[in-house]
Amino acid sequence: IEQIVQMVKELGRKGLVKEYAEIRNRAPEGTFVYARMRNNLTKNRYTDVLCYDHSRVVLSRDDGEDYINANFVDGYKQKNAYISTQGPLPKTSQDFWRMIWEQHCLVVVMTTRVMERGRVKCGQYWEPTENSSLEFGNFHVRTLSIEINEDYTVASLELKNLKTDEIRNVSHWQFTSWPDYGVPSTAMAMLNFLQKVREKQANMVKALGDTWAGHPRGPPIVVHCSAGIGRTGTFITLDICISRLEDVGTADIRGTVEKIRSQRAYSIQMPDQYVFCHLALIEYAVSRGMLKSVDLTGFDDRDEDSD
Ligand code: PTR
Ligand code: PTR
Repeated sequence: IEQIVQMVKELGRKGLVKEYAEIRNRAPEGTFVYARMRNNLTKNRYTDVLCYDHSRVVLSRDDGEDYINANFVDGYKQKNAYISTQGPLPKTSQDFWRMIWEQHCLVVVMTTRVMERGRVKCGQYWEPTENSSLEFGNFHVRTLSIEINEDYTVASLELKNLKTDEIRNVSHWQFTSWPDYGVPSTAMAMLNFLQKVREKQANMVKALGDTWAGHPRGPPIVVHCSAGIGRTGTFITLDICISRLEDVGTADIRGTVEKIRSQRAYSIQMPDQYVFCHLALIEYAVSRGMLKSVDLTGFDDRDEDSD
């Protein structure tokens, strides 16, 4: 982690932005055949945010078509730790719940609001009020309780498969203070949220007892924003980097972003989000006493000088 601090000091904001541009300029390492099929085109929220074939989540053919704009992404020493996906559309909410059912997911992380600046960013695929419910195809989604915090809202949902009458619990975690076109103003709220999400996943897995024996970290955590690349990629990058930091005391932000991008194309969308990952990781290390306070004077200025 000291190396990261050193690098951040040397590169400054401008150097990191340049590094991000290099990552971004690399050509995609996969095909988008399914995302481009005629029947699937309207299932993509953004025509320019498609999903790779090789890592896509394939829905069962038993209940409809198999395409959803969602990719498996590996975590720290954990294959398929996450599913990165777009904010469901009215047309794809049913597929979204089908994916959660088929993959046995327990926790959903949402890092956008449904409306931002007067524009719809994500469908209302769950009820934001207690004791109400919605139906999507074979699924009934009931909101049991809601807990509103300053930076995030947690909803306990009950997902019922109407074909089998089986019921499962899903925990919905919405981070509400991530401004669109940007990054959170301080990392602490985000880091705190991330910690709580992990604890929830761990507790839910434990509560299911033997179901996840042999896979103690459980099913993938579903992470989405609007397009499922910018804020979603930032969240996953931080989660992976923090896991590694806690395990062996080191971090590789660039490598992590490149790896994520090889599974979910375009992950991390803005230069600021790449910079944020560095600053947040340092803030985390300081808060955990892994580093003494770090002086980043000149981090922002350097950019004007070094041209
Ligand atoms: N996609 C735009 C671009 O870089 O060309 C910018 C952009 C960035 C648009 C973020 C939207 C973004 O996120 P949000 O869904 O919060 O508006
Ligand atoms: N075509 C959209 C744009 O560039 O504005 C695609 C897009 C939208 C990309 C939102 C990223 C976005 O941000 P996020 O992944 O954080 O929702």
